[in-house]
Amino acid sequence: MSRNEKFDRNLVAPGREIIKLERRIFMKQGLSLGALTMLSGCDVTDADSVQKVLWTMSRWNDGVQAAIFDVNKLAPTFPESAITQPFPFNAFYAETEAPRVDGSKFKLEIGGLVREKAAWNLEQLYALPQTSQITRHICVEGWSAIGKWTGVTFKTFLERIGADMTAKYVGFKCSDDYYTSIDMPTALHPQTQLTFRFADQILPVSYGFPMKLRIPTKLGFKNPKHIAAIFVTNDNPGGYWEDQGYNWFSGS
Ligand SMILES: Nc1nc2c(c(=O)[nH]1)N[C@H]1C(S)=C(S)[C@@H](COP(=O)(O)O)O[C@H]1N2
Ligand SMILES: [Mo]
Repeated sequence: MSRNEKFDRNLVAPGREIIKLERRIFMKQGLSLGALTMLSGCDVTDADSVQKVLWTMSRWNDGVQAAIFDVNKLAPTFPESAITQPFPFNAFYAETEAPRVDGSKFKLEIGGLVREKAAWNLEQLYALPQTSQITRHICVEGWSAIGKWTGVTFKTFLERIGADMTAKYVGFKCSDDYYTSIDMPTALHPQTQLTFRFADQILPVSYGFPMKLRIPTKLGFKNPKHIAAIFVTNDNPGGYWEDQGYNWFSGS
């Protein structure tokens, strides 16, 4: 049987998960599963070894993407007239299940490689200097939308908490059990924003009350909503979708 016949048969049944993972990882690279089989020498019927190779490739790809990330390159911005209405909601659950955080009791936890570990209440956070951006949010599921977000430049916030900016990662824990993490260069990018307002209003429940991280240089799933804790670390904390196969860097 030729390699292709064997490959096609696997497209139908046991390879489905692999195909999904492969799509996620090679979306941008154009490297096919067929080419991967040749490169890795592993049989596509052996799901475990294929998954292992894909994970290794994805992690390697993170390194390449991080190396070509340009800290000075800005994501496009738009006029108010370009704002998408209504703005889509997305999460790993239905909109009615978005967590209802009590703002009067809320405290943002800070941890890891930082000098000031004290928690922040909303009054303290809202007193930080703020700017607005009108940028495009791009979801890996195939939609994009332009919105207006207001908050403190994340770099400014990291300076306030005395974050070790030579550390590799910033991790986020959310009130809905979502979690994600980003590389330090992206955390320090001038458009990366700790966001308190959407469309000039206090961030609505659906869009991440009491705060989200807005990163216009990264895909939607790297923009955590309902942030409850922020920590600085040298151990990659992964993420809700990242740990299921989405490429970790997912940025430009
Ligand atoms: N806490 C939390 N943040 C999250 C998610 C989630 O399920 N929970 N989903 C992510 C995904 S996949 C997308 S596309 C955006 C959607 O944000 P929006 O509802 O403001 O459009 O939130 C991201 N951040
Ligand atoms: Mo998304």
